[in-house]
Amino acid sequence: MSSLDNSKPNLLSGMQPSASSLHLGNYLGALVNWVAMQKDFNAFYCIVDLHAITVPQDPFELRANTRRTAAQYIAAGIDPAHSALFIQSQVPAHAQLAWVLNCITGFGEASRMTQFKDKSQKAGAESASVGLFTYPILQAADILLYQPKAVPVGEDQRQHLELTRDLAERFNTRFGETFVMPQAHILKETAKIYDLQVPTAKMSKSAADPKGLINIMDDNSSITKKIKSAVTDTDGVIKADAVNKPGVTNLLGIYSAITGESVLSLEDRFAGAGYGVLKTELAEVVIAAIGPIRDRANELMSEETELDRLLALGADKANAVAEATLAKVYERVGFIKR
Ligand code: ATP
Ligand code: LTN
Repeated sequence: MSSLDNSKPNLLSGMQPSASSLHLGNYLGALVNWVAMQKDFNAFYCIVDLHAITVPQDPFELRANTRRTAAQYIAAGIDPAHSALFIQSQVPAHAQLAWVLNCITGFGEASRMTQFKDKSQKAGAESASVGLFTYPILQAADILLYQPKAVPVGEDQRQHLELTRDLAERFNTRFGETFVMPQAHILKETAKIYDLQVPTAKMSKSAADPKGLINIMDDNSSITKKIKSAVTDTDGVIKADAVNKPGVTNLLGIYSAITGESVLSLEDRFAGAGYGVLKTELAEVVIAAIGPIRDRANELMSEETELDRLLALGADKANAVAEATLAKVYERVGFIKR
């Protein structure tokens, strides 16, 4: 039961359900773009819960965060009737294809993945799981099952996309044309949002100080409080200058990303005003943009049966496509069909 429109190319992307809320960086850097791309692609958006257990997880939290992530995506405009929004563990072909790809990946090749090096160092190299080591190969399976032309990701995922292309090519050469070569779709102009307290670091779930990040699920008064206490500088001039004025530059960048008004025009409009004025107006702009998403996400979370139904619909669409690819792969590698 697939509602694929064959005149459009496929697209796949994924996100980990690793926090109870997405932040403004996830929203402006990824989600806005994913919503826009639904129009031109058959979009598959996967909540990668199998990836989320590569580091220790609390089962209760994982279940809650998976639903919360889905609710925020739908609330922001991912249309589950149009695109396939699904939970990775509900499509068994991901784990099945990952095994086959594990067997054509070199140990040295996998060892070169920088995300593993970073994350395993954090965990302490000896206690990092083998799952964390093979994380990029599962990601390659996520992608290749859907024969996507485009994979919209952040710059940090470029190396994983290259591995995916290498594995696709290797499989195709060894067993015959099976996979479409996926292209990373990395938007240069994708808003890079910085931490409000440390405006030289990217806004991140793993920030040391929660005051530095604005979460989609934050209430209005904490959004206002966080923006008001954002770090700026002492010269009092509202002007973008990433080197000397990273705090003010970030506030202007957020404003511009949300409203579409250019930074230049903002500089003009706020000329002579104090940082307090900019912050007050920015808080209003942010609340107007994400407040309704938060409220809708909360509603969706209170309708758990309906949310699970929408995700099951997505899993049906995804399964139909993924199973067809997996069947081809199984046949090519020499497995007997029962
Ligand atoms: P962490 O905060 O733990 O580093 P993350 O917030 O980067 O994780 P991911 O799940 O790795 O979250 O990323 C989800 C998407 O959000 C990716 O496409 C990523 O490029 C984008 N993204 C994350 N942070 C930012 C940011 N500060 N600015 C712009 N885009 C971002
Ligand atoms: N590793 C990615 C999440 C991810 C993904 C994918 C992205 C898992 N599978 C498939 C694109 C396509 C991340 O950390 N953002």
